[in-house]
Amino acid sequence: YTSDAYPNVKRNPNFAELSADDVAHFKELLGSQSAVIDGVTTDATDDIEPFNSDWMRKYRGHTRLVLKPKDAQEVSKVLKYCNERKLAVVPQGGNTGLVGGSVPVFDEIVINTSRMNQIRSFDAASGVLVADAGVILEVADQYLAEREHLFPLDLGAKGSCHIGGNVSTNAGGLRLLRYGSLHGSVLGLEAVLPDGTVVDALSTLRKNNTGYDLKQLFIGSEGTIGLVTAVAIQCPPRPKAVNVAYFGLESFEQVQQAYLAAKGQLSEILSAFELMDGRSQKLVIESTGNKHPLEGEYPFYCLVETSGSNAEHDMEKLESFLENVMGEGIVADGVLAQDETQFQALWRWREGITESLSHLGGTYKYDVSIPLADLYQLVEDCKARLTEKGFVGDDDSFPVRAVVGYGHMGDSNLHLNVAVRQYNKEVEKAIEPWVYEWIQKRQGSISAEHGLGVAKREFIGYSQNETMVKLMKQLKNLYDPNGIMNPYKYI
Ligand code: FAD
Ligand code: 2HG
Ligand code: ZN
Repeated sequence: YTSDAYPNVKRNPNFAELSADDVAHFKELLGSQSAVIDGVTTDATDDIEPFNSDWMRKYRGHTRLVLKPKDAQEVSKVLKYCNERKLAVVPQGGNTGLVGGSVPVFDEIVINTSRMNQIRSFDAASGVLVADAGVILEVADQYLAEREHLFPLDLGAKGSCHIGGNVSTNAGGLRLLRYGSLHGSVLGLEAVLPDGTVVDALSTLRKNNTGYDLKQLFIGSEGTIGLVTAVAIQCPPRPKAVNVAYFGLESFEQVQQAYLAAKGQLSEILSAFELMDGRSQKLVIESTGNKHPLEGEYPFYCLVETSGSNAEHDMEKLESFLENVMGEGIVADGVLAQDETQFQALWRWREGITESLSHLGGTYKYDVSIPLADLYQLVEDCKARLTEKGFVGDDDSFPVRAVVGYGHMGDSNLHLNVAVRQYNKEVEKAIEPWVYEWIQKRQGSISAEHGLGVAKREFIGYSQNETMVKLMKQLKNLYDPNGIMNPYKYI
């Protein structure tokens, strides 16, 4: 059978169907409180629906079993059994992924990491944290805050996403500009392969050139070759002084000038440079009712954050940066946070966009890397195309409610979001594959940080050549010969 959400995808008949005996086996293995069951045996437990549908409510699977192992040994037993029985599985962390990768397509068993939630160790001298995959990002960061350190990744979903999920998607987030990618900060990890092998690559060393760096394969592979059970990560000292400025600009040309000025003038204390267009900020006003921090309206807004060790010195630098860019007519108006409350409030104008969009209905999301000069042109071109096709207009009869652009300017990473009243195949066909062709022409990436999951499974060829895709398939077959790990997704 095919799944309603994925009309072109057929269930792989080589996979077994879950039986009452399988469920009894798993309950015996993990204890009954570690399983959410629906419809396989008579003892339906908790609500299984949240594990079947994704954050955007766009993708929905039909699992009847969710397992919550508590450590790598339990994961190993579960996967070994699934591999022998050819039962397909989906690793799942906080289920905040935005490409439909964390939910089943058909009846795959969900292996959820929420019970693997212990911090194993922290060494203040090296700054290395070792923690289970199911630790929530914000919990890890709080733990580090108490020890004057910082998790080198921050993103809007921090209250729900798991660090194992972050590593598996190679999440980028709001401060990649400063702290780099997880490919650099993850020093080691522990993972379980489908045949039950526990890969102990939990090195805490900063330097380790002893052959292939195999842990890198798990970073960003979206649960397709194994399940990550623990992570060792390099954490920087928590900056003593953090400041933020929020400003309005009249053109994208000026946004680029402001970015160059911020890099030049704020240099080592610059920790984020984020872009929001006017439409995205209007959506935040509409959904939160909050008063906008600037009086006038601008087509573009930027948020600049500095992190350093001397509040006075940093504030002085940030003030003089703002004076300069305003004096030169690059920035039209701006504010600086004066206290922690204002700091949080200004960040919410950026972090709250995804949430605000989610109230409008459905959202088509394109998370792209393109050279900086062209970054915003994609939003303009997309809007023009959808308008020309008659999808954008002022009243409720038009399917598109908003075309917005925002993102991590400092990483050349744009989020183009097209909000629709409800998911609409005609609108989707007008955007795809046009958007991917647009990106390919500029040698960009069709997924800068969210991954491919099921949403972009057809489109990998726009960013990877045939040789690369072939090598990926060979690796997949080596690690997962029965193909039970997160099937129907990008590989
Ligand atoms: P899930 O959604 O549960 O899973 C994501 C993928 O990883 C799936 O393919 C799943 O199978 C796999 N997976 C999960 N855990 C494991 C594991 N232990 N082992 C192997 N595979 C696993 N992303 C960014 O990059 N930058 C952002 O700024 C950002 N902001 C966001 C803001 C909001 C409001 C939301 C809702 C999402 C945002 N995201 C962002 C996307 C998402 O939060 C991240 O991709 C996050 O890293 C996913 O973590 P998770 O635990 O929720 O993983
Ligand atoms: C962000 O940067 C996230 O806010 C989410 O990556 C982007 O919702 C999106 O498209
Ligand atoms: Zn992002």
